[in-house]
Amino acid sequence: MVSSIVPQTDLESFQAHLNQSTRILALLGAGLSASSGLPTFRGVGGMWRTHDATALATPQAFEANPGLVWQFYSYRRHMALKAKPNPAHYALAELARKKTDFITLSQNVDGLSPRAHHPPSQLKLLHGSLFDVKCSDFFCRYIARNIYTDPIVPALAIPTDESDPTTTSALARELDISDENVDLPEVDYSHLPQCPQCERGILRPGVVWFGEALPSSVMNDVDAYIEKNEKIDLIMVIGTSAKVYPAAGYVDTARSKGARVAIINMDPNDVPAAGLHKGDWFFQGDAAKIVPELLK
Ligand code: BV8
Repeated sequence: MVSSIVPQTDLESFQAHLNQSTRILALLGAGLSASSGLPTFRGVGGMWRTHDATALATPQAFEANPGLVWQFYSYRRHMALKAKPNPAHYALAELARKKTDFITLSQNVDGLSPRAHHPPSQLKLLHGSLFDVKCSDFFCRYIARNIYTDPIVPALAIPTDESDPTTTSALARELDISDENVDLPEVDYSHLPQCPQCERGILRPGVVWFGEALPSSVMNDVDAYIEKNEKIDLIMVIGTSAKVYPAAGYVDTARSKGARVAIINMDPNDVPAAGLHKGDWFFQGDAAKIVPELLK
């Protein structure tokens, strides 16, 4: 813990505050799904460690090599479909049913909160979903939600050993070569998912890439909730390195509306950029174990 503030770590004071709280936010990150077997982005074993995020999660990358980007997302769709929501996903959904002024802001695109029956009106997917697709043609507005076909097209089937086809090491293993500059197999443009509406563009994953605006409908909902002239009682910051904006900015925004902050993270050093404040809680450990305890 780098902060001079020693956060509270006792369940009792947190639960006492939770019980008397009405307006509650949660900011969710990849650490929430770690125990469901999905790798995080930046931590140990994190996905971005084997990929440069800008190489695979920007509109430019898709423009340059849609086959590679689709292979990466097809692999993540496949792994997310194999994963199951963990007790923390269910506990958050249960809290939402009890506290209707509790809104969850999820950075996760893995579909596990919806599969845990989180009330949809109280779940804001800030970065979209692996299971939405939309047309990449500028003039076409086609979008389709909850597309769980796996693979989404035959050309994007995952290698039988379920290794991520876009990590050169995985591919080098398969091709039994050590050269890290191995060229990935091209997926023919015509074999990528085509837009059924305009029949010009190819479909792209319905996630928010770096440099793209977050979905305006989602942002309007979140802004409307925050701008109400009422204090926010609590924000839970669960399994996120809080490095990606504007999502990470909601922690300070909630604080400015009077919220106390509870951080649940495996790494004691992963606190939001603005650090810890007096009265914050920090619960170190696996969100899948801690969150159900906290929300009991
Ligand atoms: C935008 C979808 C502008 C794709 C993702 C300031 C303001 C605004 C923007 C910026 C800004 N500064 C910089 C920017 C640009 C950029 C940005 O934030 N860059 C960062 C890297 C500095 N932001 C953007 O580009 C955003 N767009 O600003 O647009 C605009 C406005 C108008 C018009 C046009 C443009 C868009 C950002 C969204 C990018 N998309 N994902 C995909 O998934 O492939 S981000 C990606 O990171 C994921 O969504 C992920 O959820 C998110 C955050 O990561 P985390 O979830 O926190 O995961 P991480 O691995 O980092 O951490 C895991 C944590 O869990 C760790 O702390 C670990 O200790 C902990 N943990 C691990 N295991 C457990 C655990 N905790 C508990 N239990 C465990 N078991």
